[in-house]
Amino acid sequence: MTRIVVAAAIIDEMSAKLLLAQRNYPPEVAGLWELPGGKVEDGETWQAALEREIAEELGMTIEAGQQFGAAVGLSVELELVALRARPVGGAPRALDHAALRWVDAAGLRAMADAGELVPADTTWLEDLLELLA
Ligand code: 9L3
Ligand code: MG
Repeated sequence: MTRIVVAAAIIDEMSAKLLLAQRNYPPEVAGLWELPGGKVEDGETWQAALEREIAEELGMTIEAGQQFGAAVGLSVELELVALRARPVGGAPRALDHAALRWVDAAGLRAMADAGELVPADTTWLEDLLELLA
């Protein structure tokens, strides 16, 4: 059985900025920046899982929407999918991450060029730039 990991593109429409989170673990990706999220539990929809993970990790409320971009195989048992998300309550806090950052399209591209994104998430770079345009 493949487990799904959901990741949130949390975009503030007013500023056209995306929320990135800097991972603390595992060592291979510690210090790199990701779309925050986590594993879907049995019986959970992708959207409900993402809303739960973001509440746990960032202490904020989001409304999770549709999938965008391609799914990424992480391992034989894990597949990563990205969902659009809208912030609906609370300011994000790094409860599980090293730091948080809101980036615009130029900032996102600069971080990608500098190799600062988690490799799996770079799959979505062009899709994210489009969402931020
Ligand atoms: N992962 C990769 N990119 C992401 C997320 C949220 C997760 N945007 C990978 C890192 C871990 C695995 O998925 O190997 C499980 O994620 P988590 O539950 O540790 O966040
Ligand atoms: Mg996580």
